[in-house]
Amino acid sequence: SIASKQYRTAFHFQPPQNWINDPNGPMLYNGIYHLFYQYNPFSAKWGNITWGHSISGDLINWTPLDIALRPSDPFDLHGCWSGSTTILPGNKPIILYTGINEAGYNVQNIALPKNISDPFLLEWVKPPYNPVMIAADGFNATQFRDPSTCWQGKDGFWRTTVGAEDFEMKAKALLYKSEDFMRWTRAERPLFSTNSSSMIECVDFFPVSVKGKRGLGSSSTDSVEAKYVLKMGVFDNTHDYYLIGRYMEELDEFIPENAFEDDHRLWARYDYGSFYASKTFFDAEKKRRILWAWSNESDTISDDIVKGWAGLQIVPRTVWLDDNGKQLVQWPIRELESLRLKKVELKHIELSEGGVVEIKGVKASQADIEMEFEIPEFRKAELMNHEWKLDDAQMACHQMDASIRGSIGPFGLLVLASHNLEEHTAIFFRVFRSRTGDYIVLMCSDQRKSSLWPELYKPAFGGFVPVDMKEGRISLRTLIDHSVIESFGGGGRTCITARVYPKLLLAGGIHTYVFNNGSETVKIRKLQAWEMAKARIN
Ligand code: DQQ
Repeated sequence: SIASKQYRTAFHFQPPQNWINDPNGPMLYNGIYHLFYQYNPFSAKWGNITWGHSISGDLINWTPLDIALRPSDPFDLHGCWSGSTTILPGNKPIILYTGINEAGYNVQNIALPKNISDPFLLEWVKPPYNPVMIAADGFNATQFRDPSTCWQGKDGFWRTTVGAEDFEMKAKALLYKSEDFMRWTRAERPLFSTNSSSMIECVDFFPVSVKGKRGLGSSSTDSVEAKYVLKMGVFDNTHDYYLIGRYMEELDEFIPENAFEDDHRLWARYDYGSFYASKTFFDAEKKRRILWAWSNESDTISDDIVKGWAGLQIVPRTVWLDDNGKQLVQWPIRELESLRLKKVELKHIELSEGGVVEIKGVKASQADIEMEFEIPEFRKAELMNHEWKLDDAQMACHQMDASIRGSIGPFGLLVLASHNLEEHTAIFFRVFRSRTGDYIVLMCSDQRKSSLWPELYKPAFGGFVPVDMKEGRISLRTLIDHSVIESFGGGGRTCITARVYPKLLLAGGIHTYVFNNGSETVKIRKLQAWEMAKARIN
């Protein structure tokens, strides 16, 4: 049945059972990585929200600890919702989280380690001066949450941003300041306002270096030229969007770079699939910024109850600013490669129209595949006959599935596929040419044939991949882990996470294929596929 253990993951973070959602307060503290997460200790559906807690030495293998925060006081009686950690001078970690108070309102609270010399930071105490922020006049007290990691300005004041909704149902990333981390005052002007969503959740705000992949801490970036990323979870459609811009610290203002219309449909997304409530942290040891995110189930709540679990975290990704300065690039953390077992390689294989090659010899439900395609005749790309907006990729993927022949593509992978393709998830590219001579690469992850189980959410996801077609090459990396598939197009410029429950997986006999359904030949320059070991997770 759908309750089969075979849908549990091998290298994606999950608690042993029950419901999880947002990653909370990820940090590296004294050489140990901490991950907290929204957790229902009693059931596989959302509710009774606490902060689950696990620790790791490598971000891949995890040890579960006791629940770190649970409802206990008037200021969090109805739930300990999302929040962040900040490491204060003197190496003191502190949690800032949203409590649902006795009246059902959102308030912001603080929690401190009970014993700072406990290497695992097992117990947290909530000081009696909580809450430290309540919704201001003019704001909806039930839509005010998810304080970000704090940063310190040159004036010594700490700052955090909190998502809020005003009485006109417009979202704001509010800015709060404090000198002592106890008394917080709201800056009159928000860090950012938008008409494009009612509420914004899990706002993340951080600097990225203009050159190279090196990550930056949240406070002061004077020594490096930096831009800033403002990430917002758009409540109206539960997608995470981000803007890149400049942060004027003296004015406490974030100015998005491209003069965007105030329309989230034109904003970039970390991931065009099942991915929400993401949060980054700075790994000061390895000098990188790491992204976590929740990947929701795509089955029904009643299935989840039968399964006894719901939700998982993506494999953490390193995030940096693309050379073009206009978007982020994401790549699974290096440590994931420690799980790579036996490898299968393909080289210089031509795939003409209708060509299919099986990748044999690695466990098809637990694999990491990296490949590079060469497209000798990319100039023969189909002419795009309409103007696509960033947001139209999903619709384009819906219209053109992997069997609809084009010129350059569709080509890519069929994963978690039964041998007659009755079930499969297709991850593929299709290249178009605009009237002005630009190339547009569409990347799709199509789940519509992923399972024979009824009542699943089986969309086709899509994003455009900003690659320079003049080299005639495009890369794809796909992580397959039982019920989750993460794909990285164009070296991590476009990412799509999918949740699938192939019914025939339970009977065995699952395959992986590379295919081309375009009229022009594409070449597999190189393909490496690894079977993955099972990580020790909780
Ligand atoms: N999940 C939390 C909220 C947050 C939402 C509650 C986003 O704090 O806004 O579980 O998924």
